[in-house]
Amino acid sequence: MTTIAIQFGIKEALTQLGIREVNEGTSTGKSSFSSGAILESYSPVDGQLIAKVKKTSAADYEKVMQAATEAFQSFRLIPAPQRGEIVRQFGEKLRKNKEALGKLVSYEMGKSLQEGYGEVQEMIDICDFAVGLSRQLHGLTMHSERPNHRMYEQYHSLGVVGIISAFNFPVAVWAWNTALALVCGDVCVWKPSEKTPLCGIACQNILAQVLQENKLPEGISCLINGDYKLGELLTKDSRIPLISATGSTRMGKIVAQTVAARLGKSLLELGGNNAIIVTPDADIKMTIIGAVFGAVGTAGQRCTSTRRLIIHESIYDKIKESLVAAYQQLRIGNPLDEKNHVGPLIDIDAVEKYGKALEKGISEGTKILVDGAVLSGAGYESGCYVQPAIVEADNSFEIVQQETFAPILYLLKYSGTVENAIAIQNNVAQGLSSAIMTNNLREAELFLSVTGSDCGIANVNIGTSGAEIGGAFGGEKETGGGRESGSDAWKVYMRRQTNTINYGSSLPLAQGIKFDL
Ligand code: UN1
Repeated sequence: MTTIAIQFGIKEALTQLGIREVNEGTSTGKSSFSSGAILESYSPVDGQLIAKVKKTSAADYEKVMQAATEAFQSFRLIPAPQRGEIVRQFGEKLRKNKEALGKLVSYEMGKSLQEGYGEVQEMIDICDFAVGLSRQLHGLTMHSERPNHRMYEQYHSLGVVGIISAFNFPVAVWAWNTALALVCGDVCVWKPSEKTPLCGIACQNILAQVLQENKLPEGISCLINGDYKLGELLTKDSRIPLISATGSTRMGKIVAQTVAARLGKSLLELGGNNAIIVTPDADIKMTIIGAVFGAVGTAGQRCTSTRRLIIHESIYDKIKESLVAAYQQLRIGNPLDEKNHVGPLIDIDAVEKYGKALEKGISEGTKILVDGAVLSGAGYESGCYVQPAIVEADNSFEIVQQETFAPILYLLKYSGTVENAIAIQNNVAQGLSSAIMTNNLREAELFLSVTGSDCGIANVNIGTSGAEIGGAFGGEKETGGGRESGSDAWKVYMRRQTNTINYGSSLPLAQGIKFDL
């Protein structure tokens, strides 16, 4: 343990969460096992090895799938509100473990402690949401065109849900899926990111405890750990009717094709290239807070991170100066220390991608306002800490069109009316989150209208990141089209059945067709 880990109580957090020096990476709720090779988890905070995880082998995977499919047979028979009670208990356990889990998220992934706690809070919130939902899995009734007939629809449990999650939200995204899937009567098999396997083990330990206390069948919640090959097993497996995958557009395209080839369902939450439009009627102070948090929060590694600011020419210089001044105030360092605003990137590979993106920008003609740099010296030994950068650019630059998972903010200028800004905002391949800063009602409503933002999330006077769990979360175009978390996102975790019942004594056919024998 390094001084940082000791000072911030990481050892205690790991003990509380049941993390050992070497952990079994495969779990079917009650049993944990693994015969595979070792995966090591290093902290980007101080570069230290936190713990090891044994990977899931193909044979282990088979055991998991057997346990999961078997558990589904009985779990789906438990009434939905009783399944909600399980999720309620899970939410309670999360409340008790919020501090420990938030610390682990911060230490293993590198986001600020506040954001680590915030992520666990999202888990708690989705549990609360799912508990209520467990009594509201409503279908509709329709009027039949035939006499003495009744028509309605109902939702049944779907089966095994495969969850593939990314490093940047190592616990919340799994919980969004799992809390909903469980009240829907599904069972889950989760493959967390290879970069944050310990967060996966910790979450599984918490939920497995609840399942055991309620004497529920093994296999309701399963964990597997490994690389993309394990993901392939999941996506190709026709025993899994739904794959929910979060990650890059490149990964999502492979998942979508593989799942579609067997006519399975996929729920995809992929890359974003999120912009904030700043109009002449914007509140400058609010704009700066929203833009800076959006761009540097989670060190620019949220799929909702603000990557582009589209600023009206009349206020461009003012915004530019205020942003540069705000960036001078940023404290970059150990994310467990609440004095710091920005923690490290996830690993050296991400640092390289950040450097290459800045270089590519320069070769395309960007103008650096706040220069990027890899920080070194005391406190930066892991090599993962970088200076958030601000760059003037043009939306047509290739680098601006790409999602770089790093704190690089592109400033783009627009002139004329807000329609011009909306055109720039929509002119990228991705469609996750978007925002407008304005006190002008016409501009705000236009941005939200059918000719406005083409994204899954469109906000007024708040930034692009930090969505609440109550809304459906996801985006259009290369973001993949999936919706997770709130609103009616639960419907994808169930199969819909339309039922027509004839309580009369004759058999009239629909569409007035006559067929007498
Ligand atoms: C993600 O980055 O994959 O809206 C999820 C947000 C968070 C979730 C981000 N509530 O920024």
